[in-house]
Amino acid sequence: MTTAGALRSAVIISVRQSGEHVDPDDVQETRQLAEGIGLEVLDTRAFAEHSVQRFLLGKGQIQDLRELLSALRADIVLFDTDLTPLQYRYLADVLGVLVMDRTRLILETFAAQAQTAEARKRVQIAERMFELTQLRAMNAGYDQQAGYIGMRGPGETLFQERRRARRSQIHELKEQVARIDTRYAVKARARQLAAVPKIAVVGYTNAGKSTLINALANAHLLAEDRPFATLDTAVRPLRLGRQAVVLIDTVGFIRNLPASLMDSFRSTLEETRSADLLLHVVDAGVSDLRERIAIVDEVLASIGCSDIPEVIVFNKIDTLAASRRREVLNLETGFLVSAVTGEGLQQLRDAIAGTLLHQVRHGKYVIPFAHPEARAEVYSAAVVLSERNGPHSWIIEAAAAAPGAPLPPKFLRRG
Ligand SMILES: Nc1nc2c(ncn2[C@@H]2O[C@H](COP(=O)(O)OP(=O)(O)OP(=O)(O)O)[C@@H](O)[C@H]2O)c(=O)[nH]1
Ligand SMILES: [Mg+2]
Repeated sequence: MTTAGALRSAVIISVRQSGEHVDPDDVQETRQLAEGIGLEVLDTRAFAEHSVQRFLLGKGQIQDLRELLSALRADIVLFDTDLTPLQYRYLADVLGVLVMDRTRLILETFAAQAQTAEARKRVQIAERMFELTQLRAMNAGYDQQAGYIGMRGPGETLFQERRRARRSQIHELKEQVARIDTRYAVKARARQLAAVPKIAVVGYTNAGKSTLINALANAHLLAEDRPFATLDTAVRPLRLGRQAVVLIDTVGFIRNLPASLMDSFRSTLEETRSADLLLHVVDAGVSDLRERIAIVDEVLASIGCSDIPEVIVFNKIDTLAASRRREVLNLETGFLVSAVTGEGLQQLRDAIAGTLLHQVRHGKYVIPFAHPEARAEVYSAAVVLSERNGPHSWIIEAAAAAPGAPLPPKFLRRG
């Protein structure tokens, strides 16, 4: 898609039913998304939708908007809502600039942020799926003959032809993604993941998930002040005392995540399902944090994660005044941390270790050198935390492979 191309400046338009007020958080979010794909936001305006308009805006409003766009020399008009295909085509026609709506903006964001072949293909799948829904909706309004009757059989329409093309592209892209999945790290990663407790770091986009993992695990994941910096899940090991765990970085959520993106990233999101614990990271600095927590919980439920224990982590508390810190804790029980200054991280580490140590068995092995097969068994069935050589034996500290799993009994001294 990447329609924005060389176009650089935009005006954001919020359309609200009369009586409904414009939520500044929504406008701020749209602005952040726009800036994230390199647009300069020249102005934001609100228009009231007096009655339900077929074309979203009335004639007078269109006239006002045209004047505004030309006075500001804007390249793009960005609606912070979704447009029907009819509204989209009409507005593009009468306004004479590039029109974008929320779904297109989020798709552009994903396209701009995709760093790996897999993420790029998933975004392409989402784009084709979005086009398919648009074609379906348009087909309900038009019935245009392709003019190939005879060659393709009677009743073939242009829309059907385009839809078929989209479907086969989606099919082809999905096969390519599946090939990437099997060819690359996934199998190795699955083995690694099976061995230790998994903590998925989830939350609204830009909450600071990747930064928190970097701070906790001394890692170097990409963290940026823009939505959807992370589009691939990543796994980083973390040692908590005697306990080895892995942290999984995940794709962030956003209100009204377009269905096509939700679909094409579903298997990525579903990696969260295998987690033993969820760290739900919340940007404590935003005013609508309660709504954002609810949005994240909704998505987690939709991908089958509601039963996993969840710890709320209020991040970015370095940006809060002391009074607001107390307010935040009144909203929801959780940890107050700053991934940037490190404040609160030790308490969080201790709590994670405490939660997981209750679940995973630990043991010490003293295995005589004459029994390498027993040592091999410990290595394959458990997580080795440390090993040293005694005069006659290997002395191994190990943790069970997963919460509730047993340790191999041979040469186990304490478990
Ligand atoms: N002041 C402050 N900024 C933070 C903190 N944690 C993260 N940030 C900033 O917030 C921005 C987003 O951080 P990321 O770690 O990329 O957020 P994310 O949740 O991984 O975002 P996505 O992957 O895009 O969904 C970055 O500019 C970080 O530097 C914090 O504790 N305090
Ligand atoms: Mg991230």
